[in-house]
Amino acid sequence: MKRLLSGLQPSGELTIGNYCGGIRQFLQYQKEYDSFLFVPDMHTITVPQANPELIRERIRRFANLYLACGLDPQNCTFYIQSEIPAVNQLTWILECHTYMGELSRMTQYKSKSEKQTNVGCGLFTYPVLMAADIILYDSNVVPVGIDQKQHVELARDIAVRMNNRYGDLFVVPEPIIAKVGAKIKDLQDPTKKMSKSNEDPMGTIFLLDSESDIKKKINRAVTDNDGYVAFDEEKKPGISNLITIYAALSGTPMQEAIDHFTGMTRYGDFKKEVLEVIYETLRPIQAEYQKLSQSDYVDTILDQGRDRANEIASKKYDLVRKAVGFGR
Ligand code: AQP
Repeated sequence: MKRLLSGLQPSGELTIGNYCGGIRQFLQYQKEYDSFLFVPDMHTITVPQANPELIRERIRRFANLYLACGLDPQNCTFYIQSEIPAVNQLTWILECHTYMGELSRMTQYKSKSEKQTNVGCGLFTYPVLMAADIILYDSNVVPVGIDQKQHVELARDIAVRMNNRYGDLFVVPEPIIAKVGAKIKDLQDPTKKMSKSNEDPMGTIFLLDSESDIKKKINRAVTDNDGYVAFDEEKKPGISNLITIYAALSGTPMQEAIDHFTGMTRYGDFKKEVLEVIYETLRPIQAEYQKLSQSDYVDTILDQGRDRANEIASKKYDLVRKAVGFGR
């Protein structure tokens, strides 16, 4: 069975953007692949984090949310990145085979480093850690939103380079990008991506937001003064984003969603339909999350996942270590 792998870093609370670009694809593919879904806690400290305790809480919350969204331990191996020592060990070897120029071209590095004064080296080398996350397990496919496509392409390049130099060590992974919802935009500034760590919470809908907060956020979502609904990402980014959210969450084909809304003149009615689809998506997730978070079930799942992931990862690392000439 081919392997699928992805993770969502606990750098903030999970958003409907993360759901549309990441989790939703996992739900779609989990039965087709041997699926690995991890919490990349080590990625979180690439930007300053004020509170280590909050990271720990989020790790647990994310793992519970993966389960609450419907990802099934029968199909998926769940684990926490920092519990797999081989990923660090492999990262060092891969860093020595990655070029400064390649990392300098990463757009996420450029945009995140602009927001900081003292940029940590980890933010620069983080795509190599992500490459190690992926190729350590011989992952065939990596479902991601558009923003992460460049990092998966780098992982491919590194895998190919290592294979050319040392023989067939790694499977070369492919990104899978959702047809709809691969880049959900911020509700307050629909020219930029909705992100966990965006400063203005009004622009972001979190999976655990209350219905009253979601209502406020959708009602205040930026649209335009044209007075009609139409899909045009350049001229009407706010409206187009809301149509995309509706299509992605309801599973309606994009063209059908566009046809459904085009020509509506009352933005309030349009937003009400979008709101309803968000509620319908999040209600069962939140209910399941409440149950799971009151039990220790997630620990059992994470322990099992850690053991399986470590077994595969340490074998692969051993092969790579020998191939590059380490040890006696
Ligand atoms: N707005 C989005 N629309 C669609 N997909 C998205 N993803 C993120 N934002 C959107 C996808 O969710 C997964 C999570 O990736 P990550 O946690 O490694 O980090 P990220 O891409 O940097 O996500 P965020 O939410 O923007 O986090 P911060 O604010 O910490 O940087 C990936 O598949 C991503 O593509």
